[in-house]
Amino acid sequence: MRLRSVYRSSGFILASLILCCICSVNGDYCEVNLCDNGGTCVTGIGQEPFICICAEGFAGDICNTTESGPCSPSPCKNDGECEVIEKSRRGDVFNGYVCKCPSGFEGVNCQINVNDCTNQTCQNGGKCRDLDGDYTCQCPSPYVGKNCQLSCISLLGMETGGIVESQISASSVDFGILGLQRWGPELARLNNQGMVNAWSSAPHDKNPWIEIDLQKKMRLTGIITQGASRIGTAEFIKAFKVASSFDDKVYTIYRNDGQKKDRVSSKVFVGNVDNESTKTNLFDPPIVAQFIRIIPVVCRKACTLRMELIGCELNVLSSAVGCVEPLGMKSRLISDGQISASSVFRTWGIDAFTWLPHFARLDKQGKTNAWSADFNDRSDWLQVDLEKPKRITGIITQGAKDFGVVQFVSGFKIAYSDNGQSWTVIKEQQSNKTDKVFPGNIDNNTHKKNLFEPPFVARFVRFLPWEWHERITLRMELLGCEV
Ligand SMILES: *[C@@H]1O[C@H](CO)[C@@H](O)[C@H](O)[C@H]1NC(C)=O
Ligand SMILES: *[C@@H]1O[C@H](CO)[C@@H](O)[C@H](O)[C@H]1NC(C)=O
Ligand SMILES: *[C@@H]1O[C@H](CO)[C@@H](O)[C@H](O)[C@H]1NC(C)=O
Ligand SMILES: *[C@@H]1O[C@H](CO)[C@@H](O)[C@H](O)[C@H]1NC(C)=O
Ligand SMILES: *[C@@H]1O[C@H](CO)[C@@H](O)[C@H](O)[C@H]1NC(C)=O
Ligand SMILES: [Ca+2]
Repeated sequence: MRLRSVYRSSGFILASLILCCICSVNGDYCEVNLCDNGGTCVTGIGQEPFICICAEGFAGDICNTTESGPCSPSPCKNDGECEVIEKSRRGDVFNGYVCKCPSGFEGVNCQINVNDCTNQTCQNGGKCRDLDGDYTCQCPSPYVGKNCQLSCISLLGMETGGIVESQISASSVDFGILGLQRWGPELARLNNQGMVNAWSSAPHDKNPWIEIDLQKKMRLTGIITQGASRIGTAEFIKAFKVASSFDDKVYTIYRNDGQKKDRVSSKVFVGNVDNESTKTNLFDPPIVAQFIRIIPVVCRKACTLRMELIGCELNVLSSAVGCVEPLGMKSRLISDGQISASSVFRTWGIDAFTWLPHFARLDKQGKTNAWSADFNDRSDWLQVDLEKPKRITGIITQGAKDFGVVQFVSGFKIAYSDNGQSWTVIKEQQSNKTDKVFPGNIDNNTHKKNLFEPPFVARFVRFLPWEWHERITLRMELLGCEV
């Protein structure tokens, strides 16, 4: 019985289980424990009347033999696969086993996490972070791209008029002393000339703001601000905050270090000092948004502004590098905490055999090496929070085996979201009404790749199982690139 030996190493956890209270839908415990040496007896799995989950160091149908051999227990670290080898193959340096290491690991026991940063691939001052078989560059603004090779420094059109009047709005407008001069938001253009050449908020407005609708998601790396003068007096914004939105409803204030946590104070940008000179502030990290709002905090005489936005289109990168990089399930750029699910299955209700959401990493090895859903119905989902919007162009999916039982998702839908609350399900391209069902896996191991056409930009992605074999079970990788 090959199956039985795989239960061995978690057996020590099982020894302490109180059997009666944790029976699950998949298996029941034997009335009389037929297993030796602290093994756990389970019924209702496959054809056998019962099977034994053996304690550490024991093997055999009823755990009555001591397990031994070079791969028992496995000396391979980091999901390396242990294989027993013949003596003749290794000559003098006979170990009796070889570890087949996953990419990014080396050494006899796969114990070495290769430093994927040694070749200094990050350009323009980007900081390299080592991952499992991959690396990531933390780029200083305005550089972007896998290796910080691109600079995102286009002027977005306040000065040139590329951003039109109807895209600019404000909390209020100052109509001047006689109500004849309209200091409207459409005038807030860098280097605008004339008697009335800037936006100015109404004197009574206690919470002024001016907002630009970029009409689609864009990346913003900076802002240039400028004051103006009215009847020989300089008016300008000395300090301001910035907020951004995807939908003109929910606004996120830009915080120090770009963090979104509430306890981090909102960033106050230093603005102008006179009526004419310009001040450039960088957003580091950049802001990805459709709506950008400038909120004056301290004004001289009046909150009067001319401005320009610095940034670039989101698709600059996708066309530059193909945009099909793994986004970090396998490499662990996506941390455990960023992966969640509707429900989680435990084989025989045993905690040690929990199929956690963050096990859903492509090519993960081990006894429980995937996410598996407990409800096992179409309400289940697996969610990845990428922490910032990314362009997502595809997905690779893979099934797994639960103690010999092959299980996989054979059809699925994909939903995405900017805020984790309102979701868009990918539709069939021909009709805007039908959800697209992507073809999934057909076995326990093969990679199945689907591309999203068109790709989408989002922070949250949800995998929605639609059809499956045995249980909903998934390992996966998202493909895409930075926006
Ligand atoms: C283990 O149990 C099996 C079945 O009862 C028996 O055939 C076998 O001889 C036992 N092995 C040892 C080492 O006791
Ligand atoms: C670094 O570059 C060398 C030579 O191009 C290559 O052999 C090696 O695998 C690279 N190392 C990493 C960690 O990518
Ligand atoms: C505005 O700026 C220009 C150029 O710096 C300067 O000559 C002028 O005196 C300023 N006007 C006011 C009202 O401050
Ligand atoms: C689907 O919606 C898009 C955008 O709203 C539109 O351009 C396209 O014509 C629609 N296609 C169909 C078949 O309705
Ligand atoms: C599961 O996948 C492995 C690797 O591709 C394959 O060797 C094995 O036969 C598969 N197992 C089953 C039960 O299909
Ligand atoms: Ca590494």
